[in-house]
Amino acid sequence: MDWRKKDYLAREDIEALQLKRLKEVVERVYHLVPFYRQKFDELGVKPHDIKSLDDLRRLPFTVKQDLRDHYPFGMFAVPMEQIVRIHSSSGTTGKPTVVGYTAHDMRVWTEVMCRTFSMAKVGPGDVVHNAYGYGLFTGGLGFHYGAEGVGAAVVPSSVGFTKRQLMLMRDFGATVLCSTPSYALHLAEVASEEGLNPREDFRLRAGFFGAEPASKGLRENVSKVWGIRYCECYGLSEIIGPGVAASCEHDELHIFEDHFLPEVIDPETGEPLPEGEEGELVFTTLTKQGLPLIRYRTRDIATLYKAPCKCGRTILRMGRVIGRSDDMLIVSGVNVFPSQVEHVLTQVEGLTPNYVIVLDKRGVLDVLEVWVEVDERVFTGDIGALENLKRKLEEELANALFLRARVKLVEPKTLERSMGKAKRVVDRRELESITK
Ligand code: DLL
Repeated sequence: MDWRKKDYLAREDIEALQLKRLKEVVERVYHLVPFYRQKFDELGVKPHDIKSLDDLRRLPFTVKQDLRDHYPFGMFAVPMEQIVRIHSSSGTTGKPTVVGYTAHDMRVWTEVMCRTFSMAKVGPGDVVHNAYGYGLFTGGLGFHYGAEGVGAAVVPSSVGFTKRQLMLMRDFGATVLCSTPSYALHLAEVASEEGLNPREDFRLRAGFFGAEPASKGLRENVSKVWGIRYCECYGLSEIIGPGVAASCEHDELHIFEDHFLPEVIDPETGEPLPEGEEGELVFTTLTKQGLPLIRYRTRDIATLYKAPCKCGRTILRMGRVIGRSDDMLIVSGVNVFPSQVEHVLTQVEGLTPNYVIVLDKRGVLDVLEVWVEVDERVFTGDIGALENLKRKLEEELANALFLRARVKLVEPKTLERSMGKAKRVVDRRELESITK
């Protein structure tokens, strides 16, 4: 089937294809992956019990720890001779999560990345500057194969050496940028320092951004500073890498659900939630052979929407990932997502989106501090103006978070820049309780 048509199938055809593929993958994991056979047996489910898409809820969940427990290749469903690529995602603690692809999986991955690039009609004649990290991280090679797949010229620049990247982008006439949103901002900032105008001195028309959450304000910022269309990409290594969902010309994130069957569940109870309700995203891979996963809990918090999109695509939409259930901060009992803080920052005039959230413990109380860089134009030495800005931001944060946050305004370009995923949170609370 031509991949260009797959985004536009009738709903009943998509669901029929999903059911056929779900039955196949369940059959495969039951017979090929001892972990799943044991899980299925414990729950008393056999592959032939899966008769409709609703039966999905009878199947067990898979979590990141299961992959760690079977490190490195224990959950692969094919012998190693069939694996042609291995990636891994770094864990904050312990061993990384390892993922393996067969030649067939590589074709699926390229296909979904081609569908991603087709959201902005990227093709022959385009020069794709790929500033995602090449290596074990899936960003670099994922975008690389997709760009080649649609016939564009790809510049595999990877991360770092920002000034050189800018030189290559100009000299090679890059029309499309692929990077994390925070790095796209950093590129623009360094371009300005070099006396360049990102909107005029470059030929960029679109960018494919993802791998980390970005608030609406930050997305608008990237789009404005470069004068380009912001295409969002969502994905995770365990499911394939980038290429699980991508945003269309109406800025709606579509899931390539003929390959990845999505659900949203209540993260506390595990119960599936109805369409339109916010919860934890869960995916079942429908076509992957190397590492098929059943009901993989992503920890990402988002919402699914079924209503047809103005772009004509019939595949499901998901709302932006508003955070992860496990990077959600609990500050004095209040749940805070870093994205909420970021949203407030981008709404206040005079600030840049470069910030860090610092958590400390004073006695028994949690203290949340937001360090944020002030815009060059505001940083004039007028103490009164800075005091007012600080007060205004503290007020806005209190309204949005239902929590008092202290603000520390810092000089422009003093916070550390990231080349890959931005590190936005420094939690010193545990450290203090350990050292006390
Ligand atoms: O970050 C894959 C990727 C690369 C996606 C490049 C998009 C672009 P991991 O390193 O396994 O894979 O991290 C996956 O990153 O569970 C989310 O928490 C987060 N994430 C990825 N894309 C987005 C996005 C890649 N568009 C984890 N918005 C996921 C918010 C995102 N969070």
